[in-house]
Amino acid sequence: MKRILTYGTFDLLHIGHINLLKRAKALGDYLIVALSTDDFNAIKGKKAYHSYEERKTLLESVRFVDLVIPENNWEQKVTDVKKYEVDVFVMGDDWLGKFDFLKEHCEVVYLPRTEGISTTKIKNDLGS
Ligand code: C2G
Repeated sequence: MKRILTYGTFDLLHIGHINLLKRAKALGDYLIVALSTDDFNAIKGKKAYHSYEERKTLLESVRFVDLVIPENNWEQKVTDVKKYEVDVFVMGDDWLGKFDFLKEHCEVVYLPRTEGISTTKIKNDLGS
């Protein structure tokens, strides 16, 4: 069983997120998503439209996702990789290189972002 792990806020779930999750799952058999809590989003300087519970329910409804766990801080990734026996850590390439320290514990894969879509763009286009 090849286990994949990725992190994010996944607010206003959109095609860019789904493309990431689909490609991440295709790298193995079991996809874990560490979802940024509302408190951690504040640390990241993000204010999500949907609460953690709503974002978690949405992700759990995506057929590529097998487990959603909380992301509470920047420091938990090595612990998570070990705890969940992760084989591959995946992030969009806006994070290229930022998590290479995980290479001593698992494979690290950065996937091309989906162009033309983002939570920020959605908010701006809707004029909020
Ligand atoms: N993503 C993508 N294409 C987009 C938008 C997002 O591939 N058009 C990817 C991002 O690269 C990321 C994932 O979707 O891998 C989730 O995006 P965000 O919710 O914006 O994640 P972020 O806030 O960058 O959180 O510890 C890591 C952080 O929690 C990452």
